[in-house]
Amino acid sequence: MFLQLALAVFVAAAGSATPLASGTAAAERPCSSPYLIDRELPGGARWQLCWEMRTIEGLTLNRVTYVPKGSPAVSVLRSAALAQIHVPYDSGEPRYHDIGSLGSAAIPLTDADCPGGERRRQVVCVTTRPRGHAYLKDGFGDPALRRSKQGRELVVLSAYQVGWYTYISEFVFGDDGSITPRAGATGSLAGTTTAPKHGWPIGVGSRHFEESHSHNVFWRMDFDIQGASRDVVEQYDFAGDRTKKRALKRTVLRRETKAVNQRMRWWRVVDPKVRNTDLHPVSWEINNSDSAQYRGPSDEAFTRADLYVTQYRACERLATYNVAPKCGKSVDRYAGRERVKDPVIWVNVGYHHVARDEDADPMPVHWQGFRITPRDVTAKNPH
Ligand SMILES: [Cu+2]
Repeated sequence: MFLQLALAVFVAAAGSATPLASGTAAAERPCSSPYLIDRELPGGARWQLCWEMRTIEGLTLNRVTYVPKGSPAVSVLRSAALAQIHVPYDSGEPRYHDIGSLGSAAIPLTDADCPGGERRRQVVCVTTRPRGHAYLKDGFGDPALRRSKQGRELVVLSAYQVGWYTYISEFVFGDDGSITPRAGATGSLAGTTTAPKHGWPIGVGSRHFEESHSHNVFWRMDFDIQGASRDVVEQYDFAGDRTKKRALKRTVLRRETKAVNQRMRWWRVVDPKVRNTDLHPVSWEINNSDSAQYRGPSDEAFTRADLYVTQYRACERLATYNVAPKCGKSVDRYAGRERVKDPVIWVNVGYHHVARDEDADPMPVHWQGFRITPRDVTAKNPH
């Protein structure tokens, strides 16, 4: 059966509870065509955001707002962008930092690159696609209770030529309120030759060993759940390894933090004053469980954590080789011990690329990314 949908997410600031205006926030958008994306997916979930192609970071999404079916709009992200692609090779050299002027490397897209979608300013594709089952539920003999639904997702993507590689940067917005940033590496192998212990034989026989390497992709996510104030980052662990019980352990990250992945560990950004109709605080969960967790030498300390929490600072834009004057150079330096009032989350996802014959040529896309999932944004499944 369908659920009651008259949810009223409200802000209770300074003791007062202010209901949010329902429906569209488009009038408040700080952008307009062709930079405005406002898409309602089949089933009723709606995403609203602005994009820009920044010279340094490339595709940058601003003011991301989620409007669940039948519910008021909730702003999620002030901005989201790639923050670095660090590519160290297994022999020790070379060690590339592929982001510095990503916007100027943007590739004009064709219709074939953007199936069923719209190309904006030639370099950004906005489209939707199926995402498989949203749910499937047996009716236990009652056809009226039998439920099945296919999900859809909104995709905003751009592509960049960096040396021999082509990078695809995708931000995927699900009709379930999820956000999946991911980067795909394709194009051609660099053709870097190495000793057998650092590579894999590519081409006829065993003459050319293509050098293995990592792609350590960093994203910068400035969360603003209904504005910049009050957002808090929490880390969740579940104690009880090798026993029958599991006990939830919550750690509030009140200060800047260099966090590492652990089995079952996840984080969330929560605004304790913004509640769903069950009175649970609205939050988004961050899960970074697919990383190869590359750890480099001491002069690459930025590789030694999987998620950084920092206090917002406008000049901190890239995870390494940050060029702003009077600003830190890399994300490990941003994460000191400052108190966090407006959190920025930096997610580091590693992929170890050991080339194979199938990589020649064109190289099939290898994807890497992480997941952001709504946690208590709506009181029930809105669909
Ligand atoms: Cu690669």
